[in-house]
Amino acid sequence: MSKLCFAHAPNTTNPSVPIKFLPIGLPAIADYLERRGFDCEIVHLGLERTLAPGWSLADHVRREGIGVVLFDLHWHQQSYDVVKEARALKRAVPGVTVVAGGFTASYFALELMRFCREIDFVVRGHPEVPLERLMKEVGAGRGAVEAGGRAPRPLSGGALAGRGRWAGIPNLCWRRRAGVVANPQSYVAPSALLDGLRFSSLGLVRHGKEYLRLMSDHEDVRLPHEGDLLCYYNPGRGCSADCSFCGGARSAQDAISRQPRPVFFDRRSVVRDLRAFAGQGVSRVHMCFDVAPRQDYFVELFREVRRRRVRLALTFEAYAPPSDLLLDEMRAAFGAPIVILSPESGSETVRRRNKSFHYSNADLLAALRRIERRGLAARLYFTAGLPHEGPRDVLETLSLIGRVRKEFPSVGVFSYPISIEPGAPRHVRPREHDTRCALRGFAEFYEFHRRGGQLGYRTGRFSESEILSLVGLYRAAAV
Ligand code: B12
Ligand code: SF4
Repeated sequence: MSKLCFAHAPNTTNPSVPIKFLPIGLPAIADYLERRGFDCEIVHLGLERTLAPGWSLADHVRREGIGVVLFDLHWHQQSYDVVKEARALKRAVPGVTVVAGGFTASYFALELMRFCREIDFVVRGHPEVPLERLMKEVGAGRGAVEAGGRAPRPLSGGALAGRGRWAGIPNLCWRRRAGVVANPQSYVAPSALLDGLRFSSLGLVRHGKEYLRLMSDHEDVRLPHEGDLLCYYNPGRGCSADCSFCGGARSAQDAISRQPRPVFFDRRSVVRDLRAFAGQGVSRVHMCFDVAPRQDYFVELFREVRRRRVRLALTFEAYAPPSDLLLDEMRAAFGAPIVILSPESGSETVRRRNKSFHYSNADLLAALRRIERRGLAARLYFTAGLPHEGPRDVLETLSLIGRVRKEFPSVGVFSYPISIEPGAPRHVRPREHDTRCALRGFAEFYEFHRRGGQLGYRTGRFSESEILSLVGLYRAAAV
């Protein structure tokens, strides 16, 4: 019986985008396999090497008898590090099977496998059932043994011998002598399966307590939730919007997961996960999934949380100003709620052209008043370098930040740049979205991040360094 190891490689070439969090879905995937008889663990390579400098994945794999290593290549900023880790691992332990998955691996699946021969398989989009079938076929874990499976066997030189077996697994990319094969992407997880996933399975993360502390040690700890043990969690998958800059937009998710519509989890399963987080010492959950926006869903969810007496604080990213009802339910259900709004620009024109859920500056200021009146905390996020943004729009952003500073001194104001994201409308159709970007395929993203790249584009009006300076300007104005 061999173990499965999910390995998370942070970005080591640009400290400003460290990619220190695991994908929200990773503990749920590992738990899904664990419950089907596979012996799984999640290893955060950055955390391991911080706790024990010199720690080696290859040594760990040999020592623990791991037969399969599954890398999340979710964020494109991991492109260089995941390939580097896969290559080093396969050199040291040629018999290990290497799998990759996540948004970026899915979007570039065929190219990634051609680029990095050390990756044996890519599972695109929703991974649960395809991964379970793949693990059985490679003969990993108790599940396969119980099902009459084989001991894990080397796949180096390509998964040639398994050709017949791999061909029937949906969403799978695999190798044969003639090249890389992409099976039809026909699997999208049904609601019943999603409702059974356990996102709170932090016990499968090696050094899970330290990982929780790592998540909480965000720059935001100086804000009202100091001392909280924070965890990110979303009660669904996908998005209904198509914001120009977002690699998780509806059109991108259609390409990545064949899921053009968001799916909300059953509220009972969400409450079960929230309770389980609280039971593990998590004190605050951060949700970023107001995608429809379906405020009715959240109103009901928050009522259920209150009824079931789940003791958690909440940070809620609202995609549009929340209704009074939602704010009231939030306050009744959670301790110290923080509401985040991301107008991105002070210019309503730029906001309308780039973000799907439009609201005016007057709506925004009114929402801040309603939030403050209820004693809740609020934060605003702005960015620079949006398509069709010019100097006049920058002045409008500075003016809005100034007004918020003056009228709402307790509201936190933040600014971050947004890099080019694979599959985002501006990446797919750069001209239409006022973007000039040299990064098209995986090889270019790999090379860009090997050199510690940051944004990867310019707009019609601003160069990359100007965009970064504007973010600095907004940050200075926000103090
Ligand atoms: C919530 C969220 C966050 C949260 C939580 C992140 C987290 N821990 O997952 C916060 C706010 C912290 C965050 C931060 C960032 N995010 Co974010 N985030 C999102 C958002 C809105 C939802 C993600 C989500 O909940 N998905 C649902 C859960 C269930 O699925 P999942 O965890 O994504 O995993 C799925 C698959 O990828 C796959 N999978 C994942 N890992 C693996 C591994 C294997 C082996 C396999 C087979 C499959 C697999 O299985 C799951 C089923 O679909 C998306 C946009 C969107 N609408 O999707 C952006 C998004 C994912 N984020 C993005 C970015 C860029 C970032 C940041 C880099 C921003 C920055 N500059 O700092 C950071 C990186 C943080 C880090 N890793 O340290 C981009 C990624 C684009 C890309 N392809 O690289 C997206 C698409 C938005 C965008 N702007 O384009 N984010
Ligand atoms: S930025 Fe827009 S497209 Fe992306 S997740 Fe948020 S609402 Fe959806």
